[in-house]
Amino acid sequence: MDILEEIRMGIIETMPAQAKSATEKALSMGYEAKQILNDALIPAMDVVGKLFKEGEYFVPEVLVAAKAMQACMDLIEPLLIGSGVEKLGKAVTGTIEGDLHDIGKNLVGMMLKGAGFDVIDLGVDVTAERFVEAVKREKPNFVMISALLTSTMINMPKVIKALEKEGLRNKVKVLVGGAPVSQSYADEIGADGYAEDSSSAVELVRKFIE
Ligand code: B1M
Repeated sequence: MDILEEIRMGIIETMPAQAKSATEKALSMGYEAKQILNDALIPAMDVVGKLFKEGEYFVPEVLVAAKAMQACMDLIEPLLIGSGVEKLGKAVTGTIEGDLHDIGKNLVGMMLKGAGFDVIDLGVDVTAERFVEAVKREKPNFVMISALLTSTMINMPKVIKALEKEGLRNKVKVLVGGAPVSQSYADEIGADGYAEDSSSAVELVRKFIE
C-alpha cells in the first residue's frame, strides 16, 4: 500500500498508532509535510465526515479519527512552522463558544506560525468575554474565530459586539472561518474577513499586514 494511503487508512479506520507510524515513515522517506497534510490527512478526515453523515460512524469513531489526525499533525507541525522566521504580527485564535471542534483551528494556527505569526490559541468553547480578555492582554493584530456547527456560528457576532462595547473593535481585525461560515455571513456580522481554509487564512492576514 502507498504510504499516503496507509496514513489515510490509519485515520479512516480509527487507528492512531498506524496513522502516526505511517506519517513517521512518510517523513523519513522524504515526503513533504504539506503533501502529507493535503494528500493524506485532510482527505481522510473528509471521508470520516462523510461516514458520520451517512450514519456509518458515530461520535466515538469520529473522536478517535480526530485523535489520529492530531497525532499526525503533531509530527508535521515543526516542519510546517520552520524556525527563525521573522515575526510579522500576532493572532489570537479560538473555536467559538459551544463548539468543541479544534482540528481546523489548529491547522490555521499551525500555518500562521509557519508564515511567521505569533499565535495565541485560546482553545475551544471560547466565550466572547475570553476573546475580549485576550485582546486586552495580548494586543494582537487579528482575532481568528472558528466555528464548525450552524448552532455555534451564531455566537460569532457576540465577540464583535463585546469588542465594540469595550472600545477595542478598531484595534483588531476579526476574521472568521469554519465549514458552515461564508463570506456573506462574515459580511452580515461585520467581521473584517473570511477564509475558506488554512492557506487562504494565511493569505488574508498577509493582505492586512501589507
Ligand atoms: Co462534529 N460535526 N460534531 N465532531 N465533526 C461536523 C462539523 C459535521 C459537519 C458532521 C456531519 O454531520 N457531516 C456536523 C455539523 C453539522 C452542522 O452544524 N452543520 C457535526 C456535528 C453535528 C457534531 C455533534 C453535534 C455530533 C453529536 O454530538 N451528535 C458534536 C458537537 C460537539 C460540539 O462541538 N459541541 C460533534 C462532535 C465532534 C467530535 C468531538 C467527535 C469531533 C471533533 C474533534 C476535534 O475537533 N478535536 C468531530 C469531527 C472530527 C467532525 C468532522 C467529521 C470533521 C471536522 C474536522 O476536523 N475537519 C465534521 C465533518 C466534516 O467536516 N467533514 C464534523 C477537518 C478540518 C481540517 O476541517 O474543521 O473544516 P475544518 O477546518 C478547515 C476550514 O473550515 C477552515 O480551515 C480549516 C483547514 O482547511 N477553518 C478556518 C476552520 N476554522 C477556521 C478559522 C479561520 C479561518 C479558516 O479563521 C479566520
